[in-house]
Amino acid sequence: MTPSPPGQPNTHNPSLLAWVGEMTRLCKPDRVFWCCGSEMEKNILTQEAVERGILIKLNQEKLPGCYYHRSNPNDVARVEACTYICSTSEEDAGPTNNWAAPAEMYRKLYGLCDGAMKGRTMYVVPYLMGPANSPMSKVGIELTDSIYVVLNMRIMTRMGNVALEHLGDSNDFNRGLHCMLDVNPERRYIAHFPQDNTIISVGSAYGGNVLLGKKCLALRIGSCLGEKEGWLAEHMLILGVESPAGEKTFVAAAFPSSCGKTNFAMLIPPEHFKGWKIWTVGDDIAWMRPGADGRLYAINPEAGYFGVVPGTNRKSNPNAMEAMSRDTIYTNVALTPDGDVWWEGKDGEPPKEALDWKGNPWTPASKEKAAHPNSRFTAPMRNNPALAPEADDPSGVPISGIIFGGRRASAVPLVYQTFYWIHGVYIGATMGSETTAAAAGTVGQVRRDPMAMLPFCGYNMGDYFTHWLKMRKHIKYPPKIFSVNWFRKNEQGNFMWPGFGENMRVLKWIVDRCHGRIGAQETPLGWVPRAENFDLTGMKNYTHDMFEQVQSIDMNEWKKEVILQDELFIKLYPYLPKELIFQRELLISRL
Ligand code: SAT
Ligand code: MN
Repeated sequence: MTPSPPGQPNTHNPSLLAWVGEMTRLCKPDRVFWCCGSEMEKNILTQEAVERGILIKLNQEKLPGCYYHRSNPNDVARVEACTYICSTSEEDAGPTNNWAAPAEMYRKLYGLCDGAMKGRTMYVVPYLMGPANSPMSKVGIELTDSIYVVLNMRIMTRMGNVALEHLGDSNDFNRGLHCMLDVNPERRYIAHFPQDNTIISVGSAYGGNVLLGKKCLALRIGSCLGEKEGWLAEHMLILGVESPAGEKTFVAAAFPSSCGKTNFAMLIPPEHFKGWKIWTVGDDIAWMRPGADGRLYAINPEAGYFGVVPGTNRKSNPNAMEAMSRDTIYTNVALTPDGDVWWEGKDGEPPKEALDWKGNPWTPASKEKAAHPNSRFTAPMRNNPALAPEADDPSGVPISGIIFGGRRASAVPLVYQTFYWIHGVYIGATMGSETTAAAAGTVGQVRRDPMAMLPFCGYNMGDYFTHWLKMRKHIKYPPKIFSVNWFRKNEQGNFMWPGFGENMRVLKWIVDRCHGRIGAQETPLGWVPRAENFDLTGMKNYTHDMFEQVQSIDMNEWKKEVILQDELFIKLYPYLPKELIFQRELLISRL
């Protein structure tokens, strides 16, 4: 394509031009700016964001290309209560989603958007979810009045002309409209219209509410498309395990938000694992489709990381530290007088003084946290030293194992393998996890979060389970399915497994099981490692006894767990596939 002047459309796509025209007449911006994704455009927009006080330029010697943003304190996380699936019928959204009639929601939101961009610029952000030239990739167009959103989308997706080229003259693109309005929680709606491949988000300017490619398109709308087209859109990281012999095994793993997906995806093996290497394909989302060779193939639709900052340091995640050392936008961390950033759990001493995430003076004696617990970094995946070369492969990577993990203080052992696909789907479907700061609301309560998709499944959760079960017919060599829990605690309240890099040991066992290289022990829950097959070498002060403890299965705890699982099953009862009810019966009999 020949370059157009900054801000001009670089397309003749009739449906795209017509829709942008329609939305322009609705929102009445002073100016429409089409993004092409160039470096020059980035510089112009960044400069403007700094002049308008939306971004603060950080110390460029310490953090080249890095900027700082504070969101409105009422707008710091996804809000599930304001998130709607506006499918034609309420049953299609199912009992786990908020539903509103599409016509009614369109009326309400178009009403709010009418003239909402007066005095502002509407940015047209074309973006591609997935590698260029991949049959699995999808195009979205986000119209937004937030320059912060544009700059984040530029990192998180393949943004600009690359998307327009992929689209050509097709009408097959996601229509996303985002109006900040006055960032008022009373008028905050994140509405999805699966039958129209459309998203409208108003009243927020933060993260998953407004970076429409991420949770809205890649998961909620994506899951609907996946059901229709025969693939899976999942809240999963994708990583590759390379052995010293050069064998590469790819696994996908579902964990709820803020449970360490980014850390796991960027893991650095402990010293004992010489020659082993973990490659990151993605840290949050996987789109998976059966390939011609009978295996399941995955792409990461994203191009960057929107990762949790607090707790990240050179020990917990050196690759993330490296990734966010340049060309990164920091949101809601603390700002030091020398233009550096700080957060709880960063390496080194806390600064003597700083401005906290709200912009208030902060010292180590302050009672308030310096960084918001859901503060984030937005960094391009290119910055990750462990980025898998396959991350740009249009065919994706073959998945040998799928892992389901929650944040559970009790009952769930460190690792076990399910007996077969249907059992694996049951384990995914009944996953529980303690709530985190990634979503507004109470933190630390166990809730059922099937496949970590509770806030992200765009259709009826019962139908979603059925879709998972049906997928088995189309995958000749299905991935093995595992359960993990890094967060089990003992009676003293201490974690029973060190986690982080040591999770490599669990991964190694999983890889060996995927390749059918080692045996395992049968238990009522599934297959667990035999002591001789689980490598604890080089772990200081960690005994086989402690491993037995973290793997232990307490029948009384599990009887309670099975009853807790009913909370979700009863809610979904009319839609629940019978296979899952039988799995529950089998589990109870084994216990
Ligand atoms: O705010 S986001 O939805 O992008 C982060 C998350 O919840 O995983
Ligand atoms: Mn996520």
